[in-house]
Amino acid sequence: MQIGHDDQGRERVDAVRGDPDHGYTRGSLCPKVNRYERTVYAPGRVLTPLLRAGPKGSGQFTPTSWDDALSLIARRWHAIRAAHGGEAILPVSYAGTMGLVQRNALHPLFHKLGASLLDRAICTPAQEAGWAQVMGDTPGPDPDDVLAADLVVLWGTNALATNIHFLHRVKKARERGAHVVLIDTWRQPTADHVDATHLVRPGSDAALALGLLHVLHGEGLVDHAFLDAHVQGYDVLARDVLPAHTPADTAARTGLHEATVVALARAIGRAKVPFVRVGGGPFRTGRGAEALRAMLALVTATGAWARGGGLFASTGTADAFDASSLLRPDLMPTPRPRVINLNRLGHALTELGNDGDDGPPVHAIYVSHCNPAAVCPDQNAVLRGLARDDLFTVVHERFLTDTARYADVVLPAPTMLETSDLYRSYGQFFVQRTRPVIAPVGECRSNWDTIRALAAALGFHDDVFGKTADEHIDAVLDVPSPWRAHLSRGSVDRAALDRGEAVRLTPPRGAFLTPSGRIELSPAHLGPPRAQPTWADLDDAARFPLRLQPAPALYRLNSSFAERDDLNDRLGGPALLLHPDDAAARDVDDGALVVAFNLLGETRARARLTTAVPRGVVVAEGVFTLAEAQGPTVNALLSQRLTDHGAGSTFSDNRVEVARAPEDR
Ligand SMILES: Nc1nc2c(c(=O)[nH]1)N[C@H]1C(S)=C(S)[C@@H](COP(=O)(O)OP(=O)(O)OC[C@H]3O[C@@H](n4cnc5c(=O)[nH]c(N)nc54)[C@H](O)[C@@H]3O)O[C@H]1N2
Ligand SMILES: Nc1nc2c(c(=O)[nH]1)N[C@H]1C(S)=C(S)[C@@H](COP(=O)(O)OP(=O)(O)OC[C@H]3O[C@@H](n4cnc5c(=O)[nH]c(N)nc54)[C@H](O)[C@@H]3O)O[C@H]1N2
Ligand SMILES: [Mo]
Repeated sequence: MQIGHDDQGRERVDAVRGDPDHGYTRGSLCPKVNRYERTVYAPGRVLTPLLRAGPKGSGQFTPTSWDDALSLIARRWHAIRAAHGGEAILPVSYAGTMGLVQRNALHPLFHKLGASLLDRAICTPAQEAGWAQVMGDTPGPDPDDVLAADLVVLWGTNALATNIHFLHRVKKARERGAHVVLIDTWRQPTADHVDATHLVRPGSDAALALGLLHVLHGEGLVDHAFLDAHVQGYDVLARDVLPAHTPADTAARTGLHEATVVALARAIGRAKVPFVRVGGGPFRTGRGAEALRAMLALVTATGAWARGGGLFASTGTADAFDASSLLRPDLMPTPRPRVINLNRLGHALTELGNDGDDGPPVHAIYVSHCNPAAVCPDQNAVLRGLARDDLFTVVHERFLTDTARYADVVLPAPTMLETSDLYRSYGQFFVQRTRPVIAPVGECRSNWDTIRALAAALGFHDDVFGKTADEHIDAVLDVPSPWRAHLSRGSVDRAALDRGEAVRLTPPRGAFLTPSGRIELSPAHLGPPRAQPTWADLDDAARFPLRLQPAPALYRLNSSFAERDDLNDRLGGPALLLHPDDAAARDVDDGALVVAFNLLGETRARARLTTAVPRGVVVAEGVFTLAEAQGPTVNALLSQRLTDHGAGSTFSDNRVEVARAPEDR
């Protein structure tokens, strides 16, 4: 960090740099955090509390004081609670900040209010569910293990955009002779950094995994010694499921050639140390958990786990710290309030409670570090809900996002350089404690300080609200969490953490933390993994022939960083990537304005014709604002349907049709 001073002598961030001594990043930053000072001082930052001064969505506000904003919110929440009960209030928060304290800051206050609970299932819960079904509490392998692999499979991950530090390691492994294969639904940018790319039909990953395993099994490439010692249920899988997954069947389901299926299976079966890195795409489908179970079956059958390989989905460090002193589940009323799924926010804000069955309608939401108007599926339903005059909406934000524009009250939020926190990761094993490097910009307050102020305004005096963020971090670190004792061979090096160093947690190897102590491929309650149709496989393919693939963009983090002109220039506006044949069939030229639509809505974007996208697929990279899209975005075409397990989002499982926009004719 390079700190200077502004003209009033206050400390100011001049530049942000990576830490060359950081054990995982080695000092390299992604393009977004490079120049992070431009986010801190972006012209659009919200610097004071704001009150709505126009219709919802118009973005018209007048500044107000913190005291007035807090007492207005307290008054409204007390009234809503008295009239409809606590469940009429809903906290909405997710990924804007990922630290232990600031991310979880809302829990004690909304438990105390008796508010509806939010199931934050928008990211990768099906993947987590699939992992837990097979591997139990076993943490993921170390991403550094890829360095020793002789075969690396990147399966549904655009590591160049979303996982740059892991890609550095893949490149190193490749320099040492590893063969690197990418399996995806389109030739995304990471394809330029691998030896072979295989394009599969969206949602066909379980079929591919089982088809590959069929070949391994038939050709004697399965590690029976490992299966006998460490695996439950392989025999059932081999007997009941594998026979149907012939190369011909696999080719028909995935779109790959039979010869490719066989060759890929042999490469996996003959590798000494195969390492599979999965991204989120394959699991944001109606059968997401089942897809991961099938992939785990494939990798497990090779015996890779015993040789330093395996399958990496996530480090699984969610339980590394016991944060109950902050989360305070004991403050929740009994019986527990109802649970609302973040993927079904559109439903929750427009239909829930209208028939009186599921509790009251939602009358108030408190949105923090989340931008549901932009990121949730079924955007039109979410926007209809946010536009309700009888919904009292508070948004704690750094910018006037699409969600904030619908707020009755906006509270100013900080950047990560203005807050204390304790960060863990789901991609590697380092943890880090941070303290503010500058004073909050304007009148911004951290999530936790805002919650404390709200608690005071509401008249809540529980001890949890008396502590500062740093005191909470100290308290969490003082608890000897079983996970940490087990995994880091002792506890975290507190002194190093307090100095701001990245400290590594060391995961165990060799033990499978399932009920049976074995990898469970066919537990009694689930049976063996199967390849079943996903949601979009069952939709009307004649009317909506194209499979929509929304994908993260290199120059944006979900909806974050839209404030950065330097990134926006490189990102370009909303675009739909189409195969030239699909475009020609629709009379669409490169650069034409097109409309993509299905039963849920429509969005406008520029067509980009590219053979990187196979026929029958349309790719939409990035999360854009309503202004950028000049109307609903691609999220208007994503359904609120959930995954098989984990109640996750099904972003990769939707159909659309594309046509030239009428105004382009
Ligand atoms: N630059 C940048 N980095 C990010 C993010 C961002 O928005 N921008 N988002 C962050 C977040 S919150 C997350 S969860 C992660 C996201 O990380 P991931 O969810 O892993 O996203 P991607 O790396 O794009 O990988 C998804 C890939 O899956 C492919 N895919 C989609 N459906 C299927 C399918 O059915 N089968 C197969 N085989 N592939 C499929 C897509 O084409 C895409 O290439 O990244 C994080 N990092
Ligand atoms: N089309 C499409 N939709 C997607 C995705 C996609 O790839 N494509 N990805 C999906 C995935 S995997 C995820 S995880 C979700 C993520 O969706 P979100 O959880 O909404 O994450 P962001 O879009 O990054 O928005 C976070 C907001 O938090 C604000 N913020 C940052 N720091 C703080 C803070 O300290 N305090 C407060 N109060 N606010 C803060 C930022 O300004 C930003 O507006 O999006 C999902 N939606
Ligand atoms: Mo995510």
